[in-house]
Amino acid sequence: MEKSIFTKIMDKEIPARFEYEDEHVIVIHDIAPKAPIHLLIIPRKPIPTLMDVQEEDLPLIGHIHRVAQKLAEKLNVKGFRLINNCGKEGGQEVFHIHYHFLAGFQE
Ligand code: D5M
Repeated sequence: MEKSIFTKIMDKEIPARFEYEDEHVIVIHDIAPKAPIHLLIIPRKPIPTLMDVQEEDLPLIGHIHRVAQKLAEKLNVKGFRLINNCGKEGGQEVFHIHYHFLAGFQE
């Protein structure tokens, strides 16, 4: 299977602005931000879409939510949107599962 652009970023073959990383996920700044803060939480495991998530992946999906909490604390934001685009018809462009973390909207 060909490496996704996000795997290439993890492998440091393509540059990106990292905000956080651990053994399960990386968090980078989106190249085309749709909000003052627009991050992508990306599991290292290259699951193509949310529809491919298996029972065994549920701890990883939970971890993504914990990372979202950490980001909110780190960046001192009181609220955020966590969005997954699933499938071509759901607006997904990169077929390596990821969650958009959007914050910094006006109150
Ligand atoms: O969103 C895919 C997102 O990935 C989209 O908002 C642009 C972003 N993107 C694509 N390439 C890069 C690189 N190289 N760095 C940072 N961000 C990137 P989707 O949910 O699949 O529509």
